[in-house]
This record gives sequence, structure tokens and C-alpha cells, in this order.
Amino acid sequence: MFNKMRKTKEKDVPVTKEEVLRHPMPNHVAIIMDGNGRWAKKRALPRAAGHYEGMQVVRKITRFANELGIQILSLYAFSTENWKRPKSEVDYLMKLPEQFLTTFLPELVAENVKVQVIGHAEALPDHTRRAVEKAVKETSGNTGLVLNFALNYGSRAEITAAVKQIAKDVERGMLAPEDITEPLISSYLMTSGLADPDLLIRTSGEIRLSNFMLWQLAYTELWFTDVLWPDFTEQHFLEAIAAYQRRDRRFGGVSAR
Ligand code: V07
Repeated sequence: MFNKMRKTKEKDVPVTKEEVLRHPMPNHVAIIMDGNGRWAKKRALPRAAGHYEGMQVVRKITRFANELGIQILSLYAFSTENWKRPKSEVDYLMKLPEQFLTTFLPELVAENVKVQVIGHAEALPDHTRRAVEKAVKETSGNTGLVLNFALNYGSRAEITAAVKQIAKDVERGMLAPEDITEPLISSYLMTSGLADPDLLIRTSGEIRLSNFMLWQLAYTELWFTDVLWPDFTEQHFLEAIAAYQRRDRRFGGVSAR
């Protein structure tokens, strides 16, 4: 009883960076950055203002993840469903990669961050695709944090494309049906070469995956918060990692995998 109370009390103490650094870090953190529009609405600002503020948080959390020694940070920046939004909003969103990279690419290079992208890049406007390709190229030799942007990404579209390619390779005689294993399927996905996420964070109170990395998230710890993405801080990030570390300790060695 006494112990229980002490524990409850300790829970209210904010987690520190030092404490998080003392336990195993998740290798790969994925984030669904939701709530930018709601953040703007609450302030009677245009939705674009929320997206812009959200972009500043991407920079902040990228630097922090790198400092913590996280190896891969995957960010859901634009889904295949986002094309349904008003054209003016889509046009604005498609300018953000360039805007982000114009401001922060030198910093990413200096900090040894490697930019990667998953999603169907062919369908992006030329100006967006070119800016992203330049960043991928200029950081391809970097060995620090992998910053993986999901742009025009949808998990079912990804799995569909993988199944189609596997069928073609079987038809061409390059693969036998017996060769189709879970690792083989993983290797046909856009995340090929990246470990599966250890931790998924979703902001803004929605408790669903919204077509994000469905295959890759099979064993991932999920952490949801009501905090809107533009309000998300380093402290929230530490809380998510600490929750992951507590669960990992409890299941360590005897996990359900
Ligand atoms: C976008 C800001 C973050 C909140 C979520 C929606 C709005 C950064 C990028 C980006 C993408 C690729 C890249 C460099 C930066 C981005 C979109 C939206 C479409 F190589 N933030 N951000 N792209 N938002």
C-alpha cells in the first residue's frame, strides 16, 4: 500500500532526458502528426497557420530525436487521402517540403541527418518532388538519424503495389511461391531496409492508424495523446519514450512476439 502511493506520487514527476537516456532507446519512432487544423481553428487562424506551426515542431522534434540517439524517425506528412482536402490547402501543403528544406536542409546536413521518403512521389507536383529529391541526394551519405517522411503515402496502396510486384516476379520466374515469406514481403514494401517502428505516437486524440504502416506496426507500442501537433514539445516526446521503456521492461525477454 505504502509502495503503491509512492509510485503514484513519482508518476507525477516529469520524466527527464537523463532518465530516458539511461534505458534502451526505441530504434525507430513513427509519428502521425495530427491536429494542425484544429490548433489553427482554436486561434481563429487559417488552417495553413497550423500546418506552418506544425512544420516548426518537425524541426524541433527531429533535432531532439537525433540528440537522444534515435536511429529512425518516420513522420506522416501527407496521406493519399489528403488529396480530398480543398485545393488551396493541398497547394499550401505541397509547398511545405520546399519551405522546410530551404530553411533547414543546411542544418540537417550539419547534424548528419539522412532524409528519406516513402510514398508515391510521381504524383507530387514537380516543384515538391525536385526539392525532396535534392534533399535525399544531398544527405544520402549521412550516417546519423534517418528522417523518413511519408509523403503521398498510404499503407494499403503500398501493400497492393508490393503484391503486384511479387506476382510479376513469380510470373517472370524470378520467384517461386514458396519464396514468399514475411521478410520477403517486407523487402517489397517502401520501408525496405528500415527496421519496423518500435513506438508509434499519434497526437490530437484520434485512436486509429489511418492507413499508416499497417504491416510495419504489427508489434509496435502505440502511444496516443490529446495534445495537438503544433503544441507537441520535447517533454511530450520524453513521456512517450518513457512509456515505451516501461512497457519494454515489463515484457523484456518474454514479449508476445
Ligand atoms: C508538412 C507540417 C507538419 C505537420 C503535418 C502536416 C503539415 C515537413 C514536411 C516535409 C516533407 C518532406 C521533406 C521535408 C519536409 C512536410 C508536408 C506537410 C506535405 F522532404 N512538414 N510537412 N510536408 N506539415
